[in-house]
Formats: sequence, structure tokens, C-alpha cells
Amino acid sequence: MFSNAIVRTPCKNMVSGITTSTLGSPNYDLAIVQHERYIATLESCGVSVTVLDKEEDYPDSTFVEDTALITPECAILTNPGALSRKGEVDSIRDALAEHYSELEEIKAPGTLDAGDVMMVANHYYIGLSARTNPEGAKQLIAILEAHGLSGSTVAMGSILHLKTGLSYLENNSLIIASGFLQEAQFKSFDQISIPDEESYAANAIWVNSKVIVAAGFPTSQAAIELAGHETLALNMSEFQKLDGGLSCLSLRF
Ligand code: CIR
Repeated sequence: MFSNAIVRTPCKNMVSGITTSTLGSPNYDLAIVQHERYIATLESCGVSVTVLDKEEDYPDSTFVEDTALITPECAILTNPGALSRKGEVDSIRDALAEHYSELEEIKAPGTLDAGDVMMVANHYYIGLSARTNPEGAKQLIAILEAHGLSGSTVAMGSILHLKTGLSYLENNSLIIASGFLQEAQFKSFDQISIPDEESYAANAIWVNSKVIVAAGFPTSQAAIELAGHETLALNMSEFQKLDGGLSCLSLRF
């Protein structure tokens, strides 16, 4: 169960955020409305949400998930793979210091975006992406093992982050995009397969027995419900324009 979440209000400079999408520039006012609904939905699931001030120096700073990995045993600050995002970690350090007396850290030359890390009970799957390098993954596995946890790496194709294509919904239930269907590490999960034309729907979040999904992907939402999950759908259009999904917008613990 999650009691807390940390989010950050999008900054106006989000329009200069990193993206590979061809969906156009985000509408800032609409992004703020979507972000407020995201917060309200987390709160409706019983989560207390800390909202950090926007940081105009960091266009992608609303995607707080990438800056830290929070486990039940420890919190780990990352060294984000994109140069323009490294400075986002400083204020997350301050926010997490209120909850954790000791913070672990991924250090250069290791890089890691926590969007590449998927927690399944005590095990952490780490995607080797353009943002997360083998050294970053190695450091993370060493930190996890020091705290009685474990990690393994996952080869990735062209998607941004591991959790762009995978979402764990507890009780062995796994949303999976087609690019991961052949991966041996995921064969034993109860898979909810996402059609390629709805690939954005592969990023969803389990929050206290509800699953928050992106609105507008009816086949995927129906498949998630058929697997026994109660869904809450949110319009994410302005964050999708920056390659960001539901998980990216919060740190949940
Ligand atoms: C980036 O490219 O870093 C941002 N525009 C999107 C980050 C999305 N975060 C995530 O998937 N965890």
C-alpha cells in the first residue's frame, strides 16, 4: 500500500522538454489541469500528496519518477541519463530527506532513470536504455543487495524507459507491450498484453488496489478490467507529448 506521493507542478518551460513524439507542443494550461486531476486521483486512492514547486530551469522536472527509486528499505537518488535533467535531483534530495534519514546515490559514470526500474515485491527489473547504463544498473543492484533486495537487467528496444512498456499491478499481474513478450524474465507473470496501436496504455499505475490508466485506450482498459482490476482513467495528452506517462509524474511510497 502507498501512503505518500511526491509530485512536481509542471513548469512553463515544459514546452522545451525532451521528446521523440510528433504530437505537438504541450498546452501548459491544460497540462496544469491534467496534473491537478492526477493529484486528486492519487488522493482519492488514500495517498497523501506532497506537491513540489515548479522548477523553470528543468523543463522535464514534472517527471519526478526518474530522479529517485524508493523501496521499502531505502531511497536511492539517481543520476539521470539526460544532461538537462541531472539538476532535478537536488530538490528531490531535500524532499526525501524529510522521510529518509539516509539516502543512497547512483554516481557517475553510472547513469540511471528510475523510469527504467520496475519493482516486483523484493526484486527490481532494470531496463538498459539510452538513459540507464550498465554501470548505473550495477550500482543499483549493489545497493539493493546491501538492503536485502535483488535486481536484474532487461535488454530494451527503442522505447524510452522500461516502464514505458511494462507496468506491474501486484498479484503477479503485468501489463506488457509487445516488445517485451519474448523476454524470458516475464513469462511467468499473468500478462495483460497491450496492442501496438495503444502502446501508450502500457504505462499505468497500481495505487492501493485501483489501477490508474490513460484515458482513450479502450481495448487496453477493457483488458486490464477483464484481468480483475478496477480502473480510473485520466487524460494524459499533454504529458504524452513529452513521452511521459502516469508513473513518471510521481514518486509513490
Ligand atoms: C524525458 O524524455 O526525460 C521526458 N520528456 C519524459 C520522461 C518520462 N519519464 C518516465 O518515463 N519515467
